[in-house]
Amino acid sequence: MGQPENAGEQASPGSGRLPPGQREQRGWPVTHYGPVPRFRPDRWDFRVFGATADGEKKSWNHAEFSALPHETVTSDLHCVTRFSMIDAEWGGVRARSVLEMVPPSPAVTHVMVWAEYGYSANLRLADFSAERAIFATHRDGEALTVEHGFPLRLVLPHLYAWKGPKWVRGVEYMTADRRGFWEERGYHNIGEVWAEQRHSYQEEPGDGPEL
Ligand SMILES: Nc1nc2c(c(=O)[nH]1)N[C@H]1C(S)=C(S)[C@@H](COP(=O)(O)O)O[C@H]1N2
Ligand SMILES: [Mo]
Repeated sequence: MGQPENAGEQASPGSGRLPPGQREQRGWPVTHYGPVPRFRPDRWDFRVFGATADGEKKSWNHAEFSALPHETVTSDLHCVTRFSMIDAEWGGVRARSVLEMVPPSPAVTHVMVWAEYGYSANLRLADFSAERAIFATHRDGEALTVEHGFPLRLVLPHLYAWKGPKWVRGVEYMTADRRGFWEERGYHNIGEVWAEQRHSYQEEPGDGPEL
């Protein structure tokens, strides 16, 4: 369970199938904890910090981040509460592009993705580097609404949606694992959808830091 070599695209047997225990949702509900943050373009930045290869932090303001090359991927959103949204097209900046622009130190094993109000989600570097992992600004060609994470949210097709923060503000490169917001509160440290890694009580030794 949870082998790094199973991370990413191989974890999903393919399109057109719902993962175990999920049902398809028509429309797109809004799900999150806490209030919707107001977007303040003058104060917004996206930061990469922690164990970078050169020890330097990097940050983009909103205009700079918006000017980065825009790519699209097609993927699904699976909420651990069992609804799935299938086949959305997400546009934005791939997580791999962030890793190319700000290379991590070779010692990096995990990242923490940080959002407004201190929401966070920890990821194995292999999950963050998945081909379709994307910091999305758009869905199906339209800018995200603020309820759905405008100006930026992370989408990871093979992990439950709590692992993809809305209102993302940065990424911390880590040389050891540390639990994020929901991973400290009963959700699984890894969260692979196709393995139904929903709850922390399902964790096997090695799946995460002690609770
Ligand atoms: N910042 C933040 N991001 C978050 C959450 C949250 O509470 N705060 N909830 C997550 C959960 S559990 C889900 S299912 C998805 C829901 O995204 P949606 O509202 O666009 O459907 O956002 C995820 N991202
Ligand atoms: Mo969720």
